[in-house]
Amino acid sequence: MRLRSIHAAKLPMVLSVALCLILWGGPAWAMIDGIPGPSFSLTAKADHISTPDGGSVYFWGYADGDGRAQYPGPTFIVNQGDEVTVTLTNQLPYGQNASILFPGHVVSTQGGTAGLITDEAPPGGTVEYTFTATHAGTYLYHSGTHPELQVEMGLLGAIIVRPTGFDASHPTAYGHPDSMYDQEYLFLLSEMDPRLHQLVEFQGPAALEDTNYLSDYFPNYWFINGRCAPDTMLMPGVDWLPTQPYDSMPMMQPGQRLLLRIIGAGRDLHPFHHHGNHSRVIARNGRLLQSEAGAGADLSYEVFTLQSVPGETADAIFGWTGKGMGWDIYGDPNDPDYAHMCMDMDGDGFDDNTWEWCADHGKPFPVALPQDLDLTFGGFWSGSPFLGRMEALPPGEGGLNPYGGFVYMWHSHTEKEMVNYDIFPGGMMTMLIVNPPGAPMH
Ligand SMILES: [Cu+2]
Repeated sequence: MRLRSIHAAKLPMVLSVALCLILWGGPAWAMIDGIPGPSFSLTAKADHISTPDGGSVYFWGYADGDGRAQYPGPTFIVNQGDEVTVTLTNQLPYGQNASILFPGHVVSTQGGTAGLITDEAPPGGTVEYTFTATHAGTYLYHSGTHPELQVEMGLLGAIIVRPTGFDASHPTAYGHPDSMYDQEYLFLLSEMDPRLHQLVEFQGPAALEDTNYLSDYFPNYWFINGRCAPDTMLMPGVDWLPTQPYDSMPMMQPGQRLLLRIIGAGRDLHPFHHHGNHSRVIARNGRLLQSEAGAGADLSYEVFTLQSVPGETADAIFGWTGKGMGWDIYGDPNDPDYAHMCMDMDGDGFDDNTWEWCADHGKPFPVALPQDLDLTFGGFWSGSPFLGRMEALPPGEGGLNPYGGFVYMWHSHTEKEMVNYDIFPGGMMTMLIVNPPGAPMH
């Protein structure tokens, strides 16, 4: 099924009586956090990140200017055709050189000293990298100095290149209509072996020479955008995670197209599983898998789990509508509180406003819900199985789903990666919330 963009959808012809959409209003587009280019100034330095089991891990990260190191480094947001300049200052400890690689780009360097893979900033020194962002897409940047150590330590980040002619009110990832989206989210996937970080913190990298830790790699923390679940679902920039500013809390509304920008930033494969629907992989490594119409084969493909490969990026479009549930997602029409119609004036089978699948209109919820006393609750339960509905909950229950959305776990399907140092649930996991039409995007 190919979804229309909400922008292309015919807009409200008939008021749907069921939902008080107008009251919610608010911006309908979530943008990826990052810093605009084309000039960036980074500093490589040491700091600590926090994990939800109460731990903290020593790491090396790229800081924006002279700010604190962050994990991942600042997300660069640039435009196709920009000449991007990145000045790197090295404040790493233990006499380490520092550098950056920009896979997918042709880079020239200035200053610094020659390293094995690229020019590097010596301790206390700087180096400058320049490249032209020739192609739109999703990219990774990371250390090119002892990457087996420095990437593990946290020296990595993301680059988003907006396509030529990018229009924020009708965004596309690649300029091509198949890359249109309503919401976009970054999923930078990585992992850490905390034993290695501890050794480096207290004894320096030389201590690793006496151990097998680089070859006996055994990660215990798994991250999306530098946070382990449930911290992935906190707001961005919370002040108690000063070195982990980026969240991962995808939200969308029925009928919208959600763009996943997935980056394999660590050294392991991660089967990233998105419950709720399949997605269509439209690009890999910043290259669209679809040619201009009629100009070549469409190599995009549908997946229910997106295999994220180390060092690679993938862009996928995820859609969700009310179709295929087999019951009326907006409620029981016999219940006067839930009375609503399914208004399909354009003949696509969906309600023109709510994306209810009209063939399922009026079909009852298929099971009898248990009584509250027979339930345990999750914070995302709104008290109702129906989209956009809130019902009474026992005191202290609920609260994470204020618009009565449908909530789907998105996670690594290597299920040991859904822990924080063996404590479940955690790690490489977050939740997608499909909110009812018109709900705010936060
Ligand atoms: Cu699952």
